[in-house]
Amino acid sequence: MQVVITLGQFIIEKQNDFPYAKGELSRLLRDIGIAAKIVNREVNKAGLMDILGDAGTMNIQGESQKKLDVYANDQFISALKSGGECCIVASEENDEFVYIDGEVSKNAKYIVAIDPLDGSSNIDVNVAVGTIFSIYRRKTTDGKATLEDVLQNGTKQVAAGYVIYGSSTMMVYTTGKGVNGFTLDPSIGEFCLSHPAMKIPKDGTIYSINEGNYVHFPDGVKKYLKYCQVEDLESKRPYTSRYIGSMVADIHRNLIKGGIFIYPKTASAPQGKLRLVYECNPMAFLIEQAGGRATDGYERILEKEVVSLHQRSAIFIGSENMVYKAESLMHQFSPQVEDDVAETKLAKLGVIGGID
Ligand code: AHM
Ligand code: MG
Repeated sequence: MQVVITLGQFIIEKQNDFPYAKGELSRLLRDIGIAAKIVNREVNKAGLMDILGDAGTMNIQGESQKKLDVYANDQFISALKSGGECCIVASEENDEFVYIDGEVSKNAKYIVAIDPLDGSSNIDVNVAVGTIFSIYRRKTTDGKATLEDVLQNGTKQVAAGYVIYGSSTMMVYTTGKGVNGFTLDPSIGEFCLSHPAMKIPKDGTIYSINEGNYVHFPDGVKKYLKYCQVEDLESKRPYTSRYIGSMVADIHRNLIKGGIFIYPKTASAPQGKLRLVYECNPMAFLIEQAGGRATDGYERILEKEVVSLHQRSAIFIGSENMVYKAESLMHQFSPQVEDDVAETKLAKLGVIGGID
């Protein structure tokens, strides 16, 4: 009989690998897994229920929220509150971070950053969406945790991962010792280890980018796209273009098959569209742990200074050699201009947010 390892068993088995092995991080991951199952149930019902449509509120980026975004946000925050291992939840859906206080969390040492339902414009067309999470240890030692505890560079993450609500539901995560993937078996309601020790191929043949924005791309990106489209048998070009518009789904596919995902700066999103804290850092940690690479075209994502909660960043992420190639064309055709460097310096000084 085939032995099935559930997410819960796996987390406990690996507990001693964690830097601070007291069981808290294990419980936190388990809480995220439970909330994900509840959100999965609702995502699967989305076509059946009157849960679609705008909830009528706007998030900080001025985008309308779908009802399921709000539901997923509430669900994850409530699971993390009752779990007692986390003192702050920063969510892409909330303008400010949420303190978790009360008796159960008074000694909590972890900070969770979460994008509860990424790619939510895809819900009402039955296309894969996801949850992205990132876990840090708080830096301050006494009193209430502060913004300083949240604004940590990506290198400080102790765990990160995503849940993909797709043709099957999977949770994929890392605690800094490789990447493992678990598929939800609906008949037993458990995530089961299905993709142990995931590795992204060093080279790939898929590129994922919203090519509709081509006219607004930096020259380096335009050159890279042309490179992808030119015929060259040895490097298996032309490559294949695949873009779902759901970061989790696009990166999950590229992780398994090999590929690059790019969301560059554009004229309408001069800082990039995706959020450093909720989307870029967790995905960069995970992809690096799988043997891939993630940069903003010039700098490693994980080393970027985090100056504000909703900061945005360009991202080039995926198979190592593909990202190296795109970066080299960025350096050659879109060298970082003085304005960018000055802007980064001002952002670091807190003079400008480097966001929206
Ligand atoms: P969201 O957090 O509002 O859902 O936006 C993030 C999503 C990503 O999942 C996806 O990669 C990107 O936005 C798609 O953007 P675009 O429609 O501009 O291509
Ligand atoms: Mg998002």
